[in-house]
Amino acid sequence: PAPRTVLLTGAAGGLGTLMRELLPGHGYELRLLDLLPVEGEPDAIVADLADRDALREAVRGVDAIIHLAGISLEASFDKILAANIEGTYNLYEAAREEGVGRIVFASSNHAVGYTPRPQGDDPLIPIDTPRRPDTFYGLSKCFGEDLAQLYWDKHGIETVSVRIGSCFPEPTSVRMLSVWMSPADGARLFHAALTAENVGHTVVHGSSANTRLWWDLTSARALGYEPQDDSEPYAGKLVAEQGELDPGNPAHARLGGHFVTDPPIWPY
Ligand code: NAI
Ligand code: 15L
Repeated sequence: PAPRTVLLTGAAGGLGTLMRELLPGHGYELRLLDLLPVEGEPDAIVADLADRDALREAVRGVDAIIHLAGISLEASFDKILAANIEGTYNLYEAAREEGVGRIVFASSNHAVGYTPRPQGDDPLIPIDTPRRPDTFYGLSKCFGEDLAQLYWDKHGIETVSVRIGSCFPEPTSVRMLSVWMSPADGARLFHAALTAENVGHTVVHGSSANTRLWWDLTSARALGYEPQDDSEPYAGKLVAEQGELDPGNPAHARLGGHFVTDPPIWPY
């Protein structure tokens, strides 16, 4: 049967807030978890991904998990290690112990951020492009994807790892015109990832059907995802304000954008 009760981790965050609004429309009952209280949701579980007992209780009885919680930008290695690496491990262990069979993992374009972005007639970036994390943050998403593969191969827990581009109400940069995932398409993709059969561990790109798309959506569409949106209506205004991307600018040359060129965050 299709999953109905879903634990949404990271429910207080930007994407979590959008998905709290949209996923019930696809028929889900959400259980919410975050390190921070979730505004207007007194029943939300307030817990750190470091708290294994709390995670075990949180996943008990749900049909599936959408795992958004964690640090969503570059940070020191220690912080990434605790929240994204150990935290994701703790969540998968809780799922294994409680018999939850399906997880949707919020991976990121930054797992492959050093990949040159297509220019001119270049082909779209394929889903099996080699890992090229652009930050410790991106590296933690590579870990999450590999953890998902391990838990499928060893324990039979299925995951769809969604390499999300940029999921915000509107694109706010010229780069985002290429990687934008509208919130409505995000909900469609998560719904497909929760309901498609026999996914094992599947990695997909997460974006709308943008005119300026940089990557291939075939594996996402194979789950039944049919994107409805395109960032192009926002292009005129953004290009007028910011200009077209400059291939000579290193922050414009690769998928990860400024994550590639931002100074590293020290100390380790
Ligand atoms: P966000 O930073 O707004 O939300 C993350 C949430 O996780 C926050 O509410 C935070 O309190 C919670 N959190 C952080 N550490 C935690 C811990 N140790 N225990 C429990 N909760 C913790 O980020 P956003 O934009 O909502 O992203 C959600 C997920 O999607 C993240 O995993 C991010 O890496 C991923 N993602 C998001 C993209 C986007 O365009 N919004 C793009 C690519 C990936
Ligand atoms: C991400 O992984 C971040 O979580 C999000 O805040 C955006 O920066 C996004 O990537 C992006 O690349 O635009």
